Amino acid sequence: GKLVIATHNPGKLWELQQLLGPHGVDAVSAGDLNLPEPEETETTFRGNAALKARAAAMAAGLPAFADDSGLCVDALDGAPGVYSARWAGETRDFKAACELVRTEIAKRGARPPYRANFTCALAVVWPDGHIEEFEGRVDGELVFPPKGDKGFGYDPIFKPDELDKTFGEMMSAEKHALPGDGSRALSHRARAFQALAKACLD
Ligand code: ITT
Repeated sequence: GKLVIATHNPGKLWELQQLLGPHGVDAVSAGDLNLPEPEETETTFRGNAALKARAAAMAAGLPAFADDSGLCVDALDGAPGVYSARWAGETRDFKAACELVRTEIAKRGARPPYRANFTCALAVVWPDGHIEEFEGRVDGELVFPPKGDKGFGYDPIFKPDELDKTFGEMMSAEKHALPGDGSRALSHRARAFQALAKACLD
């Protein structure tokens, strides 16, 4: 049957479709179904992923899959974290959000390397309310000025420890898996998805 991808973020949707592709899942996005966007009232990635998947599953009467994710900066005690989308304002200006991260770090007087991680919580909810939850994380460093124009959101300022370029310099396939061994996931989203695939799709 069909699976709803409960996101309104085009960058995320693209990556989730790429990850789902090999599994032959028939997926439709929340945007295509005109589902309303619930307010993200939780204070954890896990809580917001569950909230979004639950809302979509109930509204569509289909299993739904949601992603809540964000950038957590050590020098900012984990901010922007669950507020990563909101730091980009109503207009979703991530150039400005990356600059805001830089100025907040400067205010704290932190010195490089600026340690950070991307975290992703995935939730799958069935119409009967059953839920499965997964998490993935990738550690790295922030790079200023931003590098690369690929990807989305904070990709141009994040360099994973495993590679010598930012996510903004990577195609989605490079962001998902380490070179040489397609089975080693790289991004927070690919790592969470790998756990999901193992539990729900294999
Ligand atoms: P949905 O809730 O509709 O899925 P959203 O953009 O509001 O879309 P989140 O609340 O999870 O999603 O916000 C996460 C933000 O963190 C997102 O807008 C990105 O800017 C950032 N982010 C998450 N994963 C990222 C990635 O792989 N690369 C760059 N930025 C990322």
